[in-house]
Amino acid sequence: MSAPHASLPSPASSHPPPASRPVWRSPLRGPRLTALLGVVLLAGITLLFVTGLLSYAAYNPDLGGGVNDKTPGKGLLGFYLFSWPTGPSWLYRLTQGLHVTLGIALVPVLLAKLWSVIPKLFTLPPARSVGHALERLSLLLLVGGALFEFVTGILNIQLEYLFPGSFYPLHFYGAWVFIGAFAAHVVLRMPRTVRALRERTDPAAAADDTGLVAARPDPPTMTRRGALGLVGAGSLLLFATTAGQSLGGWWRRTALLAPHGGREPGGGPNGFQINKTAAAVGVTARETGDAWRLTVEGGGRRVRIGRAELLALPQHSAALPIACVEGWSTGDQEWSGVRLRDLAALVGLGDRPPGVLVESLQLHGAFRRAALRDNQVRDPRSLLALRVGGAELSPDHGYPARIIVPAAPGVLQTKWVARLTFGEW
Ligand SMILES: Nc1nc2c(c(=O)[nH]1)N[C@H]1C(S)=C(S)[C@@H](COP(=O)(O)O)O[C@H]1N2
Ligand SMILES: [Mo]
Repeated sequence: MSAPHASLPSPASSHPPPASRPVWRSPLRGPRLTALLGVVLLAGITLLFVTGLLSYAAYNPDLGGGVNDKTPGKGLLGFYLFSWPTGPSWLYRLTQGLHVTLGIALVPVLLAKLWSVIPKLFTLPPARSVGHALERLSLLLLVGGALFEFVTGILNIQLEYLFPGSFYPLHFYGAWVFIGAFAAHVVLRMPRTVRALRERTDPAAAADDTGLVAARPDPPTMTRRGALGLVGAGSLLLFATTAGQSLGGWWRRTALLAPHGGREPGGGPNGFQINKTAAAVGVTARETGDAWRLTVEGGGRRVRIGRAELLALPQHSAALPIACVEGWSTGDQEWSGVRLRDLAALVGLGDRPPGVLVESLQLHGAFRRAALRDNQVRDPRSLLALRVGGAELSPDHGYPARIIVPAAPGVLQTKWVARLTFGEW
């Protein structure tokens, strides 16, 4: 019975270098493919990191003792780049649209990169030395961190806060772990990457010191250029079917992949994207009806004011978008209502108004309160909006009154406002 097998090499007697184990036979693998994909990821992930940091800054994470940013134990990592400005009004639309769209479009590149180095991820023995063990541990953080950040990000935008409340700290801490491992990886692999890009041809398996080239490759079924083209086409397709959700207007119809793209909910002035409906958060018509009063506090004073009185104050308009952390935007809508700084003036803080804590009627849920910075209160386009597109706000867009602030992320644009506390809270 041994006759048919006699000519095959027995596994015990051959000692191929780890990466050339016969399972990984694609002739496409090699330092050049890995380096090309790596360079694209270096640029893309750097941009993801920067736009992620910007998104963090846009949350006013320092304000109000954990009102906006509830991340436990963030310590030094709670730093933010700068106080988020109020202009240009499309700023968060741009930075967060980039963050989300780029994150989605990079998925094929990330998968291709992982595929290109897969022989290295499964080398045996797992560790040859202490240094090798440390290197492999850092790769675990790198690959695990990348997958974790992409998966949590995509689940959050596709399934609308799958981890309510906890997405934020998961994605936040995951990002720091990942970016640490990523930076180390870039530094360690840069010389090899540069070399691979300079050399036009991949080394033959015998001369390969990267462990990526298959020792006994299968015959090729496509060229490396073809494979890269396929990855690029996948990325472009994802980009083209996602980006429209941040652009607003007609473009939203092109966002076939985005959960909030495609079509607008309903028609008329209030017919634009809704995050949470009034029913979903338990805000009832009784609370928002004639009995509703806005409480304005600050500077030791308190005023209670109804909707008719608010409408009797000077009304101002501003064309501003809502831009959600999920990447979608409503595009510019024409909001009108009372300036936040005029409301500060009601309690005697009109000259140099301080920041404000906004609380909604909603009793539970992550976005029922938000803190705005003084620059946001002072901007003449920052409104307690009562109307949109010339009509009353609809219940789902925050009737009787909602916050609208230029360039601020959607989560700070509180709906169904009940109380404004200027200054200390
Ligand atoms: N009270 C309250 N305000 C809220 C929210 C909420 O859940 N409750 N969601 C916020 C988020 S995350 C976004 S993106 C915007 C969306 O506003 P829209 O539904 O009018 O488009 O509302 C914000 N204001
Ligand atoms: Mo949002």
